[in-house]
Amino acid sequence: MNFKQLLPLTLSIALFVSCGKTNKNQDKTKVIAKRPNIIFIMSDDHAYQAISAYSDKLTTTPNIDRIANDGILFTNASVTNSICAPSRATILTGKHTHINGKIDNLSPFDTTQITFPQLFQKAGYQTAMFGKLHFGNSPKGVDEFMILPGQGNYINPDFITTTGERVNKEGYATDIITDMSIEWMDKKRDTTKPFLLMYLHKAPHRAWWPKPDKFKAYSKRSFPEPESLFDDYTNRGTAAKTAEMNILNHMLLSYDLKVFPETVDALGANTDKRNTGMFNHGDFSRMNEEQKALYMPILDAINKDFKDHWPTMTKEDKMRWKYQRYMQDYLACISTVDENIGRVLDYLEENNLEDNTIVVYTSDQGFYLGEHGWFDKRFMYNESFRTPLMIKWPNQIKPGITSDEMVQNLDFAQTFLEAAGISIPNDMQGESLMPLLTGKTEEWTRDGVYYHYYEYPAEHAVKRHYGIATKEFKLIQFYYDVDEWELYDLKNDPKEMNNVYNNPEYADTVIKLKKELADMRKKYKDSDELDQKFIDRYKDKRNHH
Ligand code: SGN
Ligand code: CA
Repeated sequence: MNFKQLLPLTLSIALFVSCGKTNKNQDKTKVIAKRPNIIFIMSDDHAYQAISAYSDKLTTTPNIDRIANDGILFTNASVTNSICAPSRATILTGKHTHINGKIDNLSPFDTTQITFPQLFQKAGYQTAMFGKLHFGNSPKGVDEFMILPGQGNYINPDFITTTGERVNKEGYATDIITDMSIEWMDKKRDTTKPFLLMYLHKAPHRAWWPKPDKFKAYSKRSFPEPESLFDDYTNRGTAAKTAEMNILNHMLLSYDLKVFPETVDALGANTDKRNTGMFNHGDFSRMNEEQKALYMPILDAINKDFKDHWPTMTKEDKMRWKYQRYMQDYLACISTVDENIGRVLDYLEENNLEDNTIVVYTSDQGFYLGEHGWFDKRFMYNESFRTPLMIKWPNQIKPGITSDEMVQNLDFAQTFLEAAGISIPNDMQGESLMPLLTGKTEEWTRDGVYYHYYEYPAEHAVKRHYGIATKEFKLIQFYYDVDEWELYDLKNDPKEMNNVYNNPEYADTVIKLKKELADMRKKYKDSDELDQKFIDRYKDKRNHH
């Protein structure tokens, strides 16, 4: 942050402090309102490909788009480690995984670290968090929270409260999390203070359970296939070939796609014990009879379609059928997220909160919607490396602008702190996005970002890797049980189908990027020693399971 940017904020804070102290009769709320409220909206596994502000090829999200239309849309936003809890740890600490220690979804977050909500709370903000955190412990710096235990449930979910109790709420998670957020803004807030609200959806995380009305509507729709649905991973390395996230081979008919286990068995298509799990102990088993009755006719229709067609289908047909079922449920879940975000935006408008509230929409990472034949995330390849990001802030961010700068979830904490005029701890590793938000793009100098993924061996079998991405290139090293490098020429091969690491034409690029990657590892304090430490820790943890 430079002096010019700091000045207006410093002035407004000085004004707030002095008015608060000396002029008791003055309308305090007016002055205090200069510190913006922040609503941080994050969904779980929401791919940018499923947001119409980016592309309406698959679906429309009119309410999420309102945020982009009223503010800035980032087209090159990425995460530092494409998996849930590590992404959240990076967001809250403003530090890379190897520094905050949350390398995977297994280990609990180290709560002795400073997170940005703590700094907001200390600075006089009212703070709240509703929805999914996934840390294995409760958040600090939050006045009031209701968080889902672990991954949480879609149907009749449990929540952990500020006092540590576990309570059950009847209904659909996306609606309930929104109700809690609106109720907090409406009834529980101290209106003389600015607020930070973390509004965190569980949807559209696997195993997808839409609301009945959406389930019905979307189960009748069909969606365009991505070009690389039948990718055979030639011209890629071992990691892409051995990953277990192919829709045809690894997506489960019953658990993921809602074919009854007995039907799957009868047709000899059962490939995984979890096929029965969805009905026996998944969200379906949490429904009361009335709720089940709303789902049954739709489930019956899906099952009839499966029975009628599966036995005569080719492998390609099966892939296509599974892809369509996947998209139907995934996009149906998103439609409910979108409607609920509309409710929150309407609430701000109707309650005169719109002008002074920053609204952010993002996801904890991206997701594959059939690209390379995949679902899930974890890879540094485009669809899971990128994450949606849009921010509106009336009178500060021009409506309808876009930025293709290489920004990351690492930058969020510093951005929010600067926007609120709270000083930024020196050891945070990101950069405030304020220059990009306020049109001072010449002050933004970063041209590459660092990525590091750890959770392996694990579900989906995505190998450990780290790398550097610029707008032009991506250089990745896979390690642990392989030692393989990959280079993608993003301008000529945006879909990342050809690893050109061994192509002599790129020899100079490889040398240059390897040097930049080494410099980056040094700058962010990552190292081979740390990699080894995390490997040992991970082995230990798995041995104890
Ligand atoms: C669960 C899912 C995985 C997913 C991880 C991590 N399996 O384990 O498909 O990759 O969560 O997701 S499931 O059988 O439980 O659905 S994350 O978003 O929490 O990182
Ligand atoms: Ca996630």
